[in-house]
Amino acid sequence: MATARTAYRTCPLCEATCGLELTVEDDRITRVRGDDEDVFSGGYLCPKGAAFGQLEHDPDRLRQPLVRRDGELVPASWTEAFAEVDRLLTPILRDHGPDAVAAYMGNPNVHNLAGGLYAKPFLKALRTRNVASASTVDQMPKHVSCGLLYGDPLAIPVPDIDRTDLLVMLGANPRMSNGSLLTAPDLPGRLDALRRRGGRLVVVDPRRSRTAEDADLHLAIRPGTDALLLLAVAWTVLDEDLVRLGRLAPFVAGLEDVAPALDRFTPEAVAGPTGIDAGTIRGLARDLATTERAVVYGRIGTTTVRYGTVTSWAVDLVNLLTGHLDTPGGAMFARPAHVPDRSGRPPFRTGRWTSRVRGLPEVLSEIPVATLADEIETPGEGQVRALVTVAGNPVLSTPNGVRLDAAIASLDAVICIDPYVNETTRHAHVLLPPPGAMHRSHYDVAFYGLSVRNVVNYSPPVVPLPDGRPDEWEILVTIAGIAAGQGPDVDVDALDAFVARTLLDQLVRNDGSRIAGREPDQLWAMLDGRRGPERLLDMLLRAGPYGDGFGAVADGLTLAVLEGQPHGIDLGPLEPRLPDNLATASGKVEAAPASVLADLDRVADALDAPEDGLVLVGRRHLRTNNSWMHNVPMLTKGRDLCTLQVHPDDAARLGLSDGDEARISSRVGSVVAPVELTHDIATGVVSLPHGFGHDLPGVVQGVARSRPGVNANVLTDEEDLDVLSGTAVLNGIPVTVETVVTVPA
Ligand SMILES: Nc1nc2c(c(=O)[nH]1)N[C@H]1C(S)=C(S)[C@@H](COP(=O)(O)OP(=O)(O)OC[C@H]3O[C@@H](n4cnc5c(=O)[nH]c(N)nc54)[C@H](O)[C@@H]3O)O[C@H]1N2
Ligand SMILES: Nc1nc2c(c(=O)[nH]1)N[C@H]1C(S)=C(S)[C@@H](COP(=O)(O)OP(=O)(O)OC[C@H]3O[C@@H](n4cnc5c(=O)[nH]c(N)nc54)[C@H](O)[C@@H]3O)O[C@H]1N2
Ligand code: SF4
Ligand SMILES: [Mo]
Repeated sequence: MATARTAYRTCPLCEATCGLELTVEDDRITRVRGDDEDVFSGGYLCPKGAAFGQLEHDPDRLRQPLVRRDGELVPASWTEAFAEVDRLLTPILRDHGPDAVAAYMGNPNVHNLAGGLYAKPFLKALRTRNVASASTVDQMPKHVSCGLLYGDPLAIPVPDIDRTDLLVMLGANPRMSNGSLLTAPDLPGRLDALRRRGGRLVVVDPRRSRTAEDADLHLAIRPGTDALLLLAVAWTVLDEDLVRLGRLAPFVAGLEDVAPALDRFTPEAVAGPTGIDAGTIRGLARDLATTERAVVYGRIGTTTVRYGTVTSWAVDLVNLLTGHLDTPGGAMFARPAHVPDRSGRPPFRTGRWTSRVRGLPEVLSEIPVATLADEIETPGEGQVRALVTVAGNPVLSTPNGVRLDAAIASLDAVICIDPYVNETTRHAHVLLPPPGAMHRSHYDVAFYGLSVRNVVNYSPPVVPLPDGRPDEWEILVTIAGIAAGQGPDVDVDALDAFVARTLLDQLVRNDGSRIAGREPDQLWAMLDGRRGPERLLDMLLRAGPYGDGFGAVADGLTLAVLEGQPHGIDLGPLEPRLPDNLATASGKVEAAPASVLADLDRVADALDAPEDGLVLVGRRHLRTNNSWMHNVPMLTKGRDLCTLQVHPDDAARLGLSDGDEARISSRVGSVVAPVELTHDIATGVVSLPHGFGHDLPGVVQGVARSRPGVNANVLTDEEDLDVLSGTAVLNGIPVTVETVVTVPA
């Protein structure tokens, strides 16, 4: 009989970083519970976390590489698979140069250590300018606005939810998503606690979302107009002399340019287009300005929209003007244990190069994923001929999925690192499956920087990696070696040592690190024989703000210290960090970045945009995770999630009834989905979730295929971007909706 043991691991399935308590029998996870002793999550668990075991043991999950032979994907050994990668990529690189190989980095890269620590060296080895990621269908506007405001695109303030008395939330639904750019396990509980202590929650959302249902005030805004609302709030704060910079006053530049730039955006001017009356906007501004602890927070509905960067900037601007930036109960910066206090990089800028076909500016060394199809389809020097995807499914996740699907099918080589044959990886010539999360160690490189408390937690693998299977970081390093011309037999350890030594050299050069100016050879000799992500993480922790400085600081953090604390270490509540973490050239918060102010002319177009016509927005459900967890039986039970939500008044006008099939059409495509009538959605708006559409030929996900749904990104338009950040407009898509007339049999 199998003996059961208990293992602890941070859940990698969303940004909340909950601790899991896993029961393991032999190599199987037989029970999942919330870890009551986790310092951050205290036992909280959502349905996805509960499905961790089913996801790991999913029979459709690949455990062996697949290689295309005579048009079919067939199982292959790892040696054969890497030889095939070399055979396909090396001639393309030789004959057409590095830009001929594009890379797409999907969302789970930020949820595992391989992506967190090896994506950068991997992309560096590929040397291509054609890198795109899920960021340009997600949070890139926030990176750009924070890069411009604070000099560091990773310095993103988060709402101090546990200490605020007024939370104004735009375009987020954490009761379903469990939070984003806001790492806090049990957000439902934290929102309840806010209201129990007398605090107020205001939700701005065209839908009465699950989060809006429990708000003190729900403002059903017209999609895509949050910039207008926030600019009018800022205008009011200035107009009514409510500005209160407090401690930050000496560290803020450009404020004098703000008021003149906002003069068009009065509450009266924005009331029509936003659908929110001027009095309410003024009241919101006064409440924010006069509440001691208050904060504005914006998410998907403020970033994946036409004016995403302006909106993201305006969120921080309102917090700054009302005295709520970098102060308890306001918007605060986390202090991640693995990141030196200063970025050590030159001040942020974009547009260091532009994309070949549409001339779109580079942002964070990426091109917009919305232009990937252009780069594949358009002949000429620099045309993309091969694609490497890592943890992504752009056919379902990015605009005009039909066009991108066809473009990917036309490529000479498609190399995918993914555990599933999904809608994108079905085009692979080589498909390399990473091991499941239970076989891998974990540390949230991305999320401790977005966390509402300073926390660290390291999880070792729950079950050892089966013999002969490479970990995901080893797959990345091998492909990097192939791209660097080493052939298929890459010396992974030698390349890994190079990566580690490069990082160490950077850390000693960074005057914000705890090992600034030290002798790297000496520190290198002090490392204790680890390899892979563990070595990198150990160095980062030791050089970080709580680190042992390689022996210089008694009781400082090392990886070994974390290994002794399976429930994590709480490093305390957030503390003010400005101006020390600023990386702008001026050393100040740049309140009025020129490129953002210049974009206000474009935003002003929305002041007199016609309000007629239906627009489409997205939504998430607690039991989904973008495109890739629809194959887990326990998450797929219950009612159909992929429905078109329509307000009954619109339905009456369109002749639609509940359960009807409706055709939804946009400039670029059309889909048919069942109608769900609900008063929860504003009139003039319809909502369809993304991540569905699993019935494409070749997809190997039996459960998902049985309830495929439709791909919302057949409707989203690759031409429609927030240009400053390259982010696609996924909310506020003009659509028409009509009944599908079925001919009786
Ligand atoms: N219309 C519309 N479109 C959207 C959105 C929206 O709101 N509306 N949201 C956007 C957002 S916010 C995001 S983040 C994107 C997501 O877009 P993508 O990142 O392209 O897609 P995911 O569905 O997250 O796909 C993740 C893939 O990673 C694989 N995977 C899971 N774990 C691992 C792992 O550890 N290693 C590797 N190598 N692979 C793994 C899964 O099998 C899956 O195939 O979608 C965007 N698309
Ligand atoms: N269960 C579950 N959790 C997830 C995910 C998932 O797929 N499923 N995905 C994860 C990922 S990758 C991310 S990025 C996060 C996203 O986390 P959230 O940002 O919380 O995402 P959503 O739940 O999509 O909430 C977005 C809300 O914005 C509203 N909205 C749409 N357009 C507008 C607009 O123009 N203005 C305003 N004010 N609101 C608008 C929508 O109606 C919706 O309620 O969730 C993460 N967590
Ligand atoms: S909330 Fe997120 S981290 Fe927590 S259990 Fe659910 S999926 Fe995992
Ligand atoms: Mo996302």
